[in-house]
Amino acid sequence: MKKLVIVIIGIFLYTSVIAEDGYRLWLRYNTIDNATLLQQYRLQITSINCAADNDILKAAQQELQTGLSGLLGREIPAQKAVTNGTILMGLPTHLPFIHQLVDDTALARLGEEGFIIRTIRHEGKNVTLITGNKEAGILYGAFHFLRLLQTQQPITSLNISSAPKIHLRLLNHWDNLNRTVERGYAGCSIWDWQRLPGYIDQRYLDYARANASIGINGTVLTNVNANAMILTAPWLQKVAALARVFRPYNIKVYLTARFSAPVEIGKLKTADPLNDQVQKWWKDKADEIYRLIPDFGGFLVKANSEGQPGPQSYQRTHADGANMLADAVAPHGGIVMWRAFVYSSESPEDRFKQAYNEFKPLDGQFRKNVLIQVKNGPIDFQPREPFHPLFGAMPQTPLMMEYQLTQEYTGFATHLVYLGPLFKEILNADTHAKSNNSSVAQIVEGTADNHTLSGMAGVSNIGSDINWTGHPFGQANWYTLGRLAWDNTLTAQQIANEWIRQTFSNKQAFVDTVQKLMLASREIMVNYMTPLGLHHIMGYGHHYGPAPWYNKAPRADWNPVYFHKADSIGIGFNRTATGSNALAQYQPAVQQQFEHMATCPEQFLLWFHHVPWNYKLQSGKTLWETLCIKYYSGVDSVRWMQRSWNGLQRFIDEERFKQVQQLLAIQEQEAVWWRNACVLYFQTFSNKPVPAGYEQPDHTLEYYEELSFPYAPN
Ligand code: BDP
Repeated sequence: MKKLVIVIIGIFLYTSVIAEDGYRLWLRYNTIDNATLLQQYRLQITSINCAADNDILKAAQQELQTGLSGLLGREIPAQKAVTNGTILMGLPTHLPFIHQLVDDTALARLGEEGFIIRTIRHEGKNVTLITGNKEAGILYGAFHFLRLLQTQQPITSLNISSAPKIHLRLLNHWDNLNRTVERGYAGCSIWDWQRLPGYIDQRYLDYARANASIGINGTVLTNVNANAMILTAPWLQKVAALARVFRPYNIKVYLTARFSAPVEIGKLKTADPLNDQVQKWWKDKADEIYRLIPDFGGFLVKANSEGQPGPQSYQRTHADGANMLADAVAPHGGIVMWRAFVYSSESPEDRFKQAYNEFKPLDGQFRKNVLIQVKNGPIDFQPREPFHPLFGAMPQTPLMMEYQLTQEYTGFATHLVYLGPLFKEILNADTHAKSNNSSVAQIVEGTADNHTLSGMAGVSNIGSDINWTGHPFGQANWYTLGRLAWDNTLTAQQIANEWIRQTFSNKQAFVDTVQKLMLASREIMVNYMTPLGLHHIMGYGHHYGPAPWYNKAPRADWNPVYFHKADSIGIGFNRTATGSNALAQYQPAVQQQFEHMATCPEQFLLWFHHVPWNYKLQSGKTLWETLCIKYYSGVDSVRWMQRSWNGLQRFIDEERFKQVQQLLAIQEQEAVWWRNACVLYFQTFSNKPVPAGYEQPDHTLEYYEELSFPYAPN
């Protein structure tokens, strides 16, 4: 009895000291709550043997020790001896017997970052081997092994071989040097520039651990709207300090390069990429950076876009600009990621078409160490976009995928929106650029066109909030980026499932409900914000909430009215041959899917067609009726999400339960706001009533139009 009381007090103390504030992300390592399984694991895992003769291996060993000790509720020692239950980690050079066990081609397939996890008999003992060609592989293997335990998988006879499908798996921070974050909704930048390089915040280490655990191997520290100061000597020291923290986790740092830096900080008169002095300035700058950071990754560049300087200011092309920077970093093994997010204020051309028009003709003109970084869709990270027409259109150039994790257009850090289905929808799309092997995934992996360089980036949703991402479920989007960049054949469901188990609970009823909610959440958000292919109808500047009426932006293609084109006849952007003909940028087979109003999938309808209000969709309902149904069902579904969440209280901690509950309540209010504002506004064109039986908007259109949010984050 006494013992029982002590145990109960112990459990109470344990659970009350570890505040579930979300800081630990998916690396919580709480003791396995399934007694039978815990018992089995404890027999199968007794010690770690790692030839930790370098920093990456030391990190792998350390992480495994921390993780296993937590999960198994007892210290798992690192030792030299091999006993039953040893986790044996090492390269084939450390453990030559691996060459007998695994043939050379299988090892070669792992590349530099892949790993093997195998249950084997070694020196007469049952051990689990974690190996790879390079230390990084072992690090990723260690995290994978921990994931198996965290998600309560069997580990009795493992035979896993895994290598990343994509080379560069990066976060892009839109962080400014004053610690504001452009489009950031989770506090300030985690980079405490003021106190760097002297002060190393524990967060940097935990950031690296979290990224390594999902295979992210690079981070662009600074905003694409770049500040040249980051390239000056004192700031590079700060960057070097971060690079030192990240290096043992196989993470490289990258910086954004402001194209006009030679003028702004180099005292040159020009930044013309063909000018000798400019070229020399960048070469010298690259040399300086690599002296401090020998494994510096390279540059990410936004040029001649939304007011950023670039080569076109000197009548040069994007290729001239990218190649100049590429030549500067090439001797050091660096790369340049040149963004395709360009559209000109002078051009009257449909904004959808502009990136393709500028970049396609440059295919074949870029240096070998240049990747073109393309947003998933042609406009700008909208709730739903068709895939960007550049995918499949530049076979001679590696194209990187750019997704947005920060929820600029998908409800900020307030709405529960799992972006896995959005990411997968794009990756699965077939560009038809070839008769086979031409899905967006295959283009991005480089397998379609035999590129050795490949990349996938996510615009970070990380900030100084205690739980990193503001919304506890924002963590899932960060997690998903890493997992998908490693293996894009994983489904959104598989990734959600493993994230839920690690982040919250393995209890089946909880996992099932939350998984359902997450998988539905993206479509629900589309329904209450931009159904049927509407896009870019949010508030001006800060992008908060709906403003389909807005038409006062300094350029046409920043105005919602430019995108929805509602009038007395109908709504939507005609991008067929009778309109802007953006469709012609796709292969014929893709054009066919979209070109006829009658056969265009409903979710893309208003992306490509101006559809009459009375037009009957495949369902037999008119466009107006369908629009209303979608907006109303979006709100109803948020209420369903609330109800589902409310039923889960008993499974998880109070802190996160309440946090999500409150955020869902705001999400419901904002969904109603989107619905009412949009339906009332579009009604002024359709002249049709909201179908009978629906709750009627409780405010007037004028009320919504007059709302203003001067301090909304942007
Ligand atoms: C838009 C953002 C803007 C970014 C831009 C970009 O509103 O803040 O600078 O994208 O990607 O979505 O360059």
